[in-house]
Formats: sequence, C-alpha cells, structure tokens
Amino acid sequence: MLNLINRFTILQALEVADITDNGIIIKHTMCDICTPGPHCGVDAYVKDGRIIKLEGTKGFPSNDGKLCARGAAGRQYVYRSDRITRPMRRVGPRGSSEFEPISWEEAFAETAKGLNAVKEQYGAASAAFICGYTKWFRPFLHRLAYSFGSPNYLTESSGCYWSGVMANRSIFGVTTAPDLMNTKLYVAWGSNPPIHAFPLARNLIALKKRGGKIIVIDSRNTQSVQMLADLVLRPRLGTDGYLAHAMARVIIESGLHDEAFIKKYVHGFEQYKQYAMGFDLASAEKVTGVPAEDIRTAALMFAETDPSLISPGTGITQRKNGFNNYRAIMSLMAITGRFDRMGTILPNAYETTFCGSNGGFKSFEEEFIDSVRPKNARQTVGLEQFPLFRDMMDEGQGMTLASQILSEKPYPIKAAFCTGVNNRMYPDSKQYLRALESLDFIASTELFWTDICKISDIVMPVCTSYERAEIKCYAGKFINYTSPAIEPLGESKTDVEVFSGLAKSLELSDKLLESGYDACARYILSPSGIKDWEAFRTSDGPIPIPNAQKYIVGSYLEGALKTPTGKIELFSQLIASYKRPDLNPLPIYIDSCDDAPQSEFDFVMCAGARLPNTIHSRLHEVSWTRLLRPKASVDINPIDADRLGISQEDEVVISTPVNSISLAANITETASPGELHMYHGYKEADANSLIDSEQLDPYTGFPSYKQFRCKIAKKEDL
Ligand SMILES: Nc1nc2c(c(=O)[nH]1)N[C@H]1C(S)=C(S)[C@@H](COP(=O)(O)OP(=O)(O)OC[C@H]3O[C@@H](n4cnc5c(=O)[nH]c(N)nc54)[C@H](O)[C@@H]3O)O[C@H]1N2
Ligand SMILES: Nc1nc2c(c(=O)[nH]1)N[C@H]1C(S)=C(S)[C@@H](COP(=O)(O)OP(=O)(O)OC[C@H]3O[C@@H](n4cnc5c(=O)[nH]c(N)nc54)[C@H](O)[C@@H]3O)O[C@H]1N2
Ligand SMILES: [Mo]
Repeated sequence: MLNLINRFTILQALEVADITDNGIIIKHTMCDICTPGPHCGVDAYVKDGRIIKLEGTKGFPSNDGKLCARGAAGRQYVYRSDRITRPMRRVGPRGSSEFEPISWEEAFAETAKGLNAVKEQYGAASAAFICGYTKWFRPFLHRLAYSFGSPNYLTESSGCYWSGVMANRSIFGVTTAPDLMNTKLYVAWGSNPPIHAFPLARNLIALKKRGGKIIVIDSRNTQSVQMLADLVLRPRLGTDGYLAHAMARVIIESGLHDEAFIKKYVHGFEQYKQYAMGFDLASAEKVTGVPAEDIRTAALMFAETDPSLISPGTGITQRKNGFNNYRAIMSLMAITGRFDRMGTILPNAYETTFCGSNGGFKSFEEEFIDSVRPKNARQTVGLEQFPLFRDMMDEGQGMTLASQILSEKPYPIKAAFCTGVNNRMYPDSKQYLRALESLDFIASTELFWTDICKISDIVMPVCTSYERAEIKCYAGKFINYTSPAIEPLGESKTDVEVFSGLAKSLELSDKLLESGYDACARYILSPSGIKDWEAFRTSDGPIPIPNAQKYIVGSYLEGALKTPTGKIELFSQLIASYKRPDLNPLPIYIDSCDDAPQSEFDFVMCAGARLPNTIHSRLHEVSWTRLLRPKASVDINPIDADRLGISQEDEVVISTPVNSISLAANITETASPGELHMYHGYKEADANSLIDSEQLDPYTGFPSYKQFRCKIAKKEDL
C-alpha cells in the first residue's frame, strides 16, 4: 500500500508534529489494537497529559487519515476503568481476588522466586511463557523463555494464523503475500476485509475502480459480499476443501491448468489430479450447497483471468480439516501457475523483519532468539502430538497446554508467565482457566483485570501503544519509531521493561535483554543500514529503510524452493515422512465438524467471524464500541427462528456436550439455515466455553472455533 503513496507526502505530512494550540499537543503515534500488518498512524491530541481526541494521521501509509471503529475507541480503551495501575501480589486464596499493591522490585523478586522454585524442582521446561494476541514484544518474550532455559514459548497464533503459514510452507516452502496492486481478480475466501482489515478493503475498492473483479466465498452474507463482490459463493461451513477440488476438476478438464509450469515446478500433480477428479459438480453442489453452475463460473473466472489470486482467511483454518481445506484452496494457485508472478501471490523473501512486520531485509531477529536457545531441552508443549507444527514453527502448540497441565504428560508444567493471556480465547475456556489455576505459580502482565489476573500470584501492569515507544516496519520499505503520546498510566511499564527487569532478578546473565527495548531493537535491526539511530528514534514518522531490497519477482521460483523436493508440493513429502495414517500428504477433504452426535446437536456454530466493533475481548467493555452491538447475541436464520418460535432478542440457550450458555437471538439472513454465528470473548456468554478442547486439526492442532455442533432452544421453553 505504501508504494501507492508518494513517500514525500508522508514525510511532509508528518513534519507538522507537535502543533500547540490551547495547550493541546498533537502526538503522532500508532494504534496497535489489531493485526500487525496494517497498524494505523494516529494523531493523539493530548492536554495536561491526557488524550482528549484521536484522529487518523493524514498521509500515513496504511490509513491515510482514517480510523476504524476500534481505533476510534482507542481513547476509551486506554482509560478503561479496569486498567491495572500498580503491581499486585495475591494475598487471599487463589481466585479470591484479594490482592495488595507492591513495589516493582518486589514484583520482580517474587516472580523470579516463583519461576526459580519450579525450575529447581521440575526443570526449566516446567515453566511456560505464554502470550496472547499482542505481537509487539514477542521476540523479547521468546528470548526471556530461552534465556531462562524453557523451550515453552507459546502464543495465541497457534490458533490464529500459523495454520495458513504452515499450509503455504508445505506447498511453496515459504509464506506468501497477495500482489494486490497488480492483480485483475481477487478471491476473498473465508475472509472479510472490510471488517478484519480496512486498509486492505481500501485497496480492494481501488482494484474494482481500475476494472478488477472480486469473488467472495463466505458462509455468511458479509460486508465483502455487499460492498465488493462480482460473484458470491456461499458454501456450508467447512466444505471449502470440497469446493476447491471441484473447481480444480473444472480447471483441469477445461485445460486451463498450466502444464508447462506444473512440469517445471510442481511435485505430485498426478496424484493430486487423480484425487481431484473424484469431485464432480453435482456432488459438490450437494455437499457445499453452492449451485453447480456457480462453482463452474467461479473456477473459469479465476483461471481465465490472468493474473488472479486467492487470499484465504482464518475462516478456513479454525476447524478440524482447516489445514487441508486451506491447502486445497492454495493448490488452485499452484496448478494455474499463479505463484511468484506479478498479480498473483509472491513469496515473502523475508518473513519477518521485526515483531511480525516485514521491512524487506534480513534482520537479526532469529539470531536474537537462537543465540540463547536452551540446549537439550525437553520436548516443547504439543509438539510430540503435532510433528508438522514441530518442524515448521519455532514455538509450542499452545492449544494443548491445558491438557498437559492437567495430565502432567509427557511432563508436568507448574508455572506460567502470562503476557496478555485470556482463557476465553482458548477452546474449552473453563478448562484452560482450571488448568492454570492448578499451577504452583502464575505471574501476569496485563492492561486490565482479567480472569487470568485474578488467579495470578503476581500481576504486573503494562501500558498501551499510546504510552510507549514502538518500532514497526512497513511493506513499502519504511520503518517507524513512535514516541509515547502520554506517560504510562499509574505505575505501569512496557512489557519489555518488565522482561528486562525480570531477566535481572532471575540472574540470567542476559546482558542484551537486560539492556532494554531500544538496545535490543538496535541489535536486531542493525542490518537495516540506519546510520543515525538517534535521529531514527526521534524521527516522529516513518523513514525509508536504507538496506531494504526490492523483491525481484520470479527469483524464488528460479532457485530451489524450500520444500523437501525443491518444488511446489501438491503432495507433501514432509507429511509423507511422518507415516501417520491421520496425516495425508494430499490435501484430502473430510467433514471438518467436531464429533458431537448430530442427532442431538443439530446446528453448526461458527464462533468468531469478525464484527466491526470488536477485537477479541478487548473492546467488549468499551462503551463506544459496545453500543454498536450492545448484547452478546447469536445470529440465526429466519427460517430456523420461525421453526423454533424464536423472536428477535429472545433469550436462547446454546448447548454442546461441553457446556451451555444463554444469550440474545439476532434473526438475520447473514446466517445460513442450520448454521449459527456468534462472537467470542464475552464474559456473560463465552462461546469458547462450548468448544471441546480435544477436537483439534491433526496437522496443526488448530481448534474447532469456527465449526462445532450445538443445539439451540428458547430459554423459556426449557
Ligand atoms: N471462538 C473463537 N476464538 C478465537 C478466535 C475466533 O475467531 N473464534 N480467534 C482466535 C484468534 S485469530 C486470536 S488472534 C485470538 C486472540 O486472543 P487474545 O490475544 O487472547 O485476545 P484478547 O482477549 O483480546 O487479548 C488478550 C489480552 O491481551 C491484553 N493486552 C492487550 N495489549 C497488551 C499488551 O501490550 N501487553 C499485554 N501484556 N497485554 C495486552 C488484553 O487486555 C487482553 O486481556 O483469539 C482466538 N480465539
Ligand atoms: N474487527 C476486527 N478485526 C479483526 C479482528 C477482530 O477481532 N475484529 N481480529 C484480527 C485477527 S486476530 C485475525 S486472525 C483476523 C482474521 O480475519 P478473517 O480471516 O477475515 O476472520 P473472520 O472474520 O473470522 O473470518 C472471515 C470470514 O470467514 C467466514 N467463514 C467462517 N467459516 C467459513 C467457512 O467454513 N467457509 C468459508 N468460505 N467462510 C467461512 C466468516 O463468515 C467470515 O466472514 O482479523 C483481524 N482483524
Ligand atoms: Mo488472529
């Protein structure tokens, strides 16, 4: 997106920093409330040390003056009444919410004592270092875990986007990015850009303005359908693999696959083709619910428009057969030669430069972590069960943590250092909380008083992006170093300050980590070519990265691909090497619903399709955003509502074999008949308390967030 905007416009716009008028100072900062990719520039209007207004920064690469509903509520988020402002020590029984304030020295000393006690008795691996969604400090936490000697660095990404990363790596050997600016056709498949990332939606509107086409494949009737789509396919939940194979057959039978490309670059085409030929249009219509003619039209439109690309979202992966559905979709790109070519998907030559953002050069982020990797450590959590995850990701599969804590198999976990962890984001959220509650020691860094804080022994207050300095790279080869817009609230610190303080108290002899954010970042980014670090630190806006390389399209394909065969793999040799009957080298289709008996649990729930006013649990307690959808509610189709006698806003009960919750009914065509949709993270109606934590995708360990059986009834009928 950056290359669209003239770099001088950006820099000029940002030179107007710090205008003072009536005692108001305008600070250029960043909203990091959502995904790391498009973090938006924000002007914080600060008076007497408090933010009084937020506006999008004009000319900023990702948002050019705009803010979404979540970003606009940032001021209320910062000043939420349940912000933690002092370090606290638990004094009553665990869960009693009895805490007393302590000094930071005490907080560090007691956390070090708690972690070291577990290390002495059980070994360092028995302490897990866990983080939620937040990405800005991840390499630092990773390093703290390794310096401590524990392999157990776990993140929320093991239920978020690692599955898509793994699918891309298994096929292409590398993660990929859509070349949106040069494409003629974009397929949003299980992805809803206007809601999940509005900077992306702006680019899609631009694509349409220049005559491009958009196909939306979504189980719901979404904003993408209404705003962007030229063609809409609405498959039943989880049937995307079937749909993709049926499209592959149409493409191959029409001779629209790229034979020369396949011959040169693709491994396993014959096995794949033979498999895909089993998916005829009539059966596909039955399974997916999409009219056969629409499947054909979509297949032809995708294959005949060149260049075209498919960009799948987490709507595909968060279910039992999610990894294979994703692979089936990406296989369409492989057989049509839509890889590493302008307007298709491009390999990410540098997967991450700094904290999940890509600045076009190889930084020392890997070295920062690798150099302290514990030797001869025990098996990382979840990796015995998920060998593909083990071989592709450098962290544990956090979805299995609760079961390892409770079973003590293959070895006990007895302490957790949690940084922004919310049990309500995990499958069987009550079990996750129960498991953590049973530990010998828990310390948390958090902004707000969450349930995990309430069961922690030590709680350490941390601050938001408005209260800290933070570095971020942008795809257009720019890098930004913000300054705090306001002082950290109360006694809160940044997470990285906490890690540095703790590294000292733990006596890890990790001088680099002890030296703090700026020094570590300077080391990690030393290959950037930035000469005057001080000028960068105080730059107050994005600066060009001197050593950023422009990717030469096609260059990855011309070398050996990072797959076992050095080719694009439709048949995964790595998966074949495991020789496990439940892991198929081909992207096979199986029904991806959980095992609850259909006779009793006759609806399928998808929990978590993004809403404009939410970002997981973080904005549920913020009144501006909450007002846009005041009640936790479940979307149900009018046909189903009629049949069950449910009226708008009736209280309904949803049950699975794991739990029951009650919430309001929202009758809408958005949901297809037989399917329900609700958002996650509500205290009063926790979707994830319904989900069986054992129902995981065997390839990736991904949970069944977006497809599990349940039943629904009117509360007064029960
Ligand atoms: N049912 C269902 N469940 C889902 C999903 C779904 O679609 N459906 N989506 C999954 C996905 S994709 C994701 S990414 C996860 C998200 O899962 P989480 O990241 O756990 O989401 P939140 O609860 O919003 O945030 C966790 C906590 O981080 C705290 N926090 C915010 N910023 C900071 C910070 O800078 N430092 C610290 N220490 N804490 C901070 C917040 O206060 C919050 O309590 O949820 C997953 N869970
Ligand atoms: N507003 C908002 N934006 C967010 C977030 C948020 O919480 N709120 N979270 C951020 C995070 S952590 C992530 S990972 C991204 C995720 O961003 P997306 O991947 O876009 O996430 P979703 O909205 O959960 O899913 C996309 C679409 O998939 C559809 N879908 C669900 N199941 C199926 C299926 O089986 N087949 C098909 N074809 N479609 C299906 C849903 O109806 C939904 O419209 O969003 C990020 N942006
Ligand atoms: Mo996510």
